[in-house]
Amino acid sequence: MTIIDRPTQTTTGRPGYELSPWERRFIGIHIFIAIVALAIGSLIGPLQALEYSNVDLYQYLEPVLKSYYQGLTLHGVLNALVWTTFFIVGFTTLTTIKGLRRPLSHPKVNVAGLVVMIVGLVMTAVPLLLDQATVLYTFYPPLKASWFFYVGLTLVVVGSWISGVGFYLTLAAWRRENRGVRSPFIALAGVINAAMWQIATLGVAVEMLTMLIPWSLGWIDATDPELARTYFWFTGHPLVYFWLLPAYISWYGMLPKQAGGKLFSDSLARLAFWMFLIVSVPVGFHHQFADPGVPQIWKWIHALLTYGVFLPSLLTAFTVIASLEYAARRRGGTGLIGWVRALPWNDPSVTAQLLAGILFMFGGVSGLTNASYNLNLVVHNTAWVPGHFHLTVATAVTLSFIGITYWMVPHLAGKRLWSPKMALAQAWTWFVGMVIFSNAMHMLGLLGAPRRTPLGEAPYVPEEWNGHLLRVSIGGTILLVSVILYLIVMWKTFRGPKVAAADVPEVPIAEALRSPQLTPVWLDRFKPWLIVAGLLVLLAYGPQLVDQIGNMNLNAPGVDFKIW
Ligand code: HAS
Ligand code: CU
Repeated sequence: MTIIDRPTQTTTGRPGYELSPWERRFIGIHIFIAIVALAIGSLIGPLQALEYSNVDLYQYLEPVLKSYYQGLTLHGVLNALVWTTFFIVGFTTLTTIKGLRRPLSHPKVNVAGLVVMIVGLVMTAVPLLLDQATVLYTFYPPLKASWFFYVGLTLVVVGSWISGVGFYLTLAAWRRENRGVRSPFIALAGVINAAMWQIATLGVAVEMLTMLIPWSLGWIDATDPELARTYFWFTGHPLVYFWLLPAYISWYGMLPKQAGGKLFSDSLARLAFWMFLIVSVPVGFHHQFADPGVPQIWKWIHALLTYGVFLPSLLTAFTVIASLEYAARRRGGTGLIGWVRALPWNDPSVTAQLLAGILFMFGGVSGLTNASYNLNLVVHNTAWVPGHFHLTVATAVTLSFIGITYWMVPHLAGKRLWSPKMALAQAWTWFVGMVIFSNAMHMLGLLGAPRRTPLGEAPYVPEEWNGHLLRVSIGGTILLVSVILYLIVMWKTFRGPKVAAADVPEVPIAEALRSPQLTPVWLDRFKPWLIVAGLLVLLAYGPQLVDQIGNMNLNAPGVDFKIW
């Protein structure tokens, strides 16, 4: 294949914009909190993995962790909710500023967002640590937590909304200054994700305000678990794309530059993000295929739309791999597949993201299995599901975010990455550990092993599960090594000496192969996509919500998980 280098234009045509010391610190606070959450959350993970082989480390942690379920709740909330949300808001601040090459238009709004998120985090953490919120990260009623937990989580979401408004206002200001110019991809994509998140979180907001908070404060006696689940999954499914899209921003808009190439198609990249805006929300019932209170027709509609939300990821696989192939061939790579070897595998940031992408292909396969109504009935509530989400949120997303921090933390701190070799070892151990762990979890699920269960203590474990249970523990232990390597690299980088500006990694922003000015204007407009998104949500959820709210039955009093 010959590579034709067409003339390109940088996204704005303006000279680079250097982050001010305040901006570096402000973004850095988000990333610091995210990494602390990941550290605590991930160190708890192996406790669960080892429990599967009857190695009960919980007994030694009794004063801190009262039960397997308190550990599992902390693991899920810290990793899936806190690490992700704080990282995403910090990263989007950076992509907004660097993408638009201008400061935030209303920095006070963004500061208010961060403050509200931190207040919410503290309110969430206190009952979690006191074993007063052992309700897992999905907090399904009738499991009941302290009102502090619900109010705290609500504030974390509200804080992220406020930051989203800050990003939107900044993009609007840029557009006024640059009429007729296509919005730079990484900035636009971040704002699309923030908008999707604002629509998506309406479900959990209603759940919190009308049900869980009044219930935990004693204003109402009981809840309606079915309606609560519907509200929850209205938000819960798009939540996974809220996590994924920042990784996609990096794969589309940054990784090609790091690999020495260009973004293959600016138009396809934008199209994928707009598709996520319209089909991320109206698919939540694919988490409720087994729920008795939702009529089959609505499950079928959501299953169909789930196949729709599969498409932008297929599009992403195509475009990102094409961008990588372009980069590899420029570096002298040849052959149908052989070009892969020419990618910069010695760069830990690139390697982490490539390995994340490779495992995501398998995560996509298990996702499609979940989405198939009849196959779902086989795997639902089994170990298969955590097998699936450790390939998606715990690898595609988390390993990509880790890869991003390998240039971002040195950039923000004005340092050099400490021991790129150790960082490389971290990426590979994550990959190997996760292959072993998630494959074993998928197998266990197919054999009928339930999820959310300390299987080491279960009296019904058949012989044939044992090998897989052991592999879960081995995979979990390798992941523990990987997390420790990551924390060492981050700590040493953070504590390392300041280096000359030329030695500090740059923010990698890929040019597109074709000028973004050639991208059709309808791929740069919010209004039509927002209208379609709103209509689809109304159609896919409206009638069922009216029905379920009309038949609301507040008859489930609270259950305390602590008794386990
Ligand atoms: Fe999922 C359950 C369906 C994607 C997370 N999912 C979960 C849960 C979580 C989760 C946390 O339909 C459990 C919730 C709970 O606690 O109960 N999921 C899907 C489908 C997709 C999907 C259809 N999930 C994700 C992502 C997640 C995530 C992304 C987190 C970030 N999921 C389900 C369903 C359930 C479910 C049901 C309910 C199960 C049940 O019964 O409870 C799709 O979006 C997947 C599309 C993905 C692809 C792959 C494209 C590949 C790419 C890689 C390119 C390669 C590169 C590397 C860049 C089509 C883009 C190249 C490298 C070189 C070297 C060249
Ligand atoms: Cu889902």
